[in-house]
Amino acid sequence: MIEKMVIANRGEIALRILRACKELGIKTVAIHSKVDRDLKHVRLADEAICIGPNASKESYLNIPAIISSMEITDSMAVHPGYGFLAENADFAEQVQKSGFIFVGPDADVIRMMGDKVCAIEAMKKAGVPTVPGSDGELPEDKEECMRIAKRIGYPIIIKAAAGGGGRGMRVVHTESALINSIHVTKSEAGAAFGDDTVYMEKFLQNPRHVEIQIISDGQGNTIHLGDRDCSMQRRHQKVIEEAPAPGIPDDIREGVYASCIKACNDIGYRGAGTFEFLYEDGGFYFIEMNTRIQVEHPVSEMITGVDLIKEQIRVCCGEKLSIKQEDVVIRGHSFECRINAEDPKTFIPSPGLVTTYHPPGGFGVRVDSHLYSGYKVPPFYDSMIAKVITHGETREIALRRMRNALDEMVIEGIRSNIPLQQDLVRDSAFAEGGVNIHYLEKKLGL
Ligand code: MV4
Repeated sequence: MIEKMVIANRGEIALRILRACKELGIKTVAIHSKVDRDLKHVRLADEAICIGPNASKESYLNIPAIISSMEITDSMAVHPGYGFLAENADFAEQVQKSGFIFVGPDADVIRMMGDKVCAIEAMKKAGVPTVPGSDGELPEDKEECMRIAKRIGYPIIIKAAAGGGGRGMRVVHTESALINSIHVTKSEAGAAFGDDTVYMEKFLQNPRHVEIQIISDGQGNTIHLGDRDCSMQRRHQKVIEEAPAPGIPDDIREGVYASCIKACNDIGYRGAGTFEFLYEDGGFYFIEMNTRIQVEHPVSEMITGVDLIKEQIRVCCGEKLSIKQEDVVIRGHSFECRINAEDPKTFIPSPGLVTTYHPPGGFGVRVDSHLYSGYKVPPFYDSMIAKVITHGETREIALRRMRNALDEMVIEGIRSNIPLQQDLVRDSAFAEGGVNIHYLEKKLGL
């Protein structure tokens, strides 16, 4: 095992990684921006270094500063968490070329999955079900594009190969709008990503967002840790996640799990990863793969009992997977409510001093948060300040626990979305299970 690791992130995930390192006996180095010196994990880390000013670009995205911090502290590895540099292939490459371990897959695997056209092609080859589409980049020829769209059938969606997570896409309902939409999506993609490659898919009108968690040691051993439903979202920001995804037939999910595992072994995947699917009318359709640990990983941990961060660190440091698929038993149900420092009605961020903080607790309740009374939420970063996670033997029990947990929680001094979450966990359609990706925006009247 490695001796010391740099945690190249902030907030709750930095604290989550720190705790995993402590359990593994790995010394920790917290690197942080100026304003972040009072973060909980910075206080708890063995060493801490201020690597730059508050702007993410000059601190958490500052590659030379992060690599220097590894050299100065004689660390062997860096954990990128999620967001920031977690899926930056150039960062992973520079870390590896400098002789350090990047906690994630190889740079070229990150690069391949970052190019959605390459990712889809690799998945199709492995037998992962994909959305009917253009089979690669759209050609220059307009007539050819019109033929492809006609074959797929309208509505279709144009997506940027370098996009993902909802950036760089456009729905087209009629042939008359096609060529202009391709043109606009291409120029937006070129400006935003420096790559104007676009592809086409059938536009699924009312899908759910269901994703599959995998972990692999890059030595031919890959397992899945079940699935999650993340359909409760607003503007591509997930609000509530749950595991397992409700109402999916066992034979269908088992088939997709097997295809994901095969794909990981085919591409030489190492670390934790997530296959994102749209799920509609009993069918799974791959859209993207995330090569990082995700915000919602705790719901998978709760139903499997596997510590995903510890396992991710182990396999990325060259150890074999410590668990076999047979050891993974899905038990019960789990929900995660994301708590943001924002106005519950307008969604406007609400940074500032947290004067009072009372997290919920009790049997089957977990809170992943860096908050404490007296902590000042800075205005420079993501507004997520806590994740309330519940587990229960059944979906109903886990949901009741969430209602009670949210009712117990007190955050004063700043506004939070707790009132919105309290409303959502009492929503009858949500209680029923299986709402689609448009449900929340419709409910909010957007
Ligand atoms: C789609 C789609 C419908 N059909 N692709 C948005 C985020 C990115 N990961 C892919 N996205 C979508 N791709 C086809 N062929 C609908 C969405 C989509 C969506 C997907 C998951 C979660 C929330 C969403 C909200 C709007 C649109």
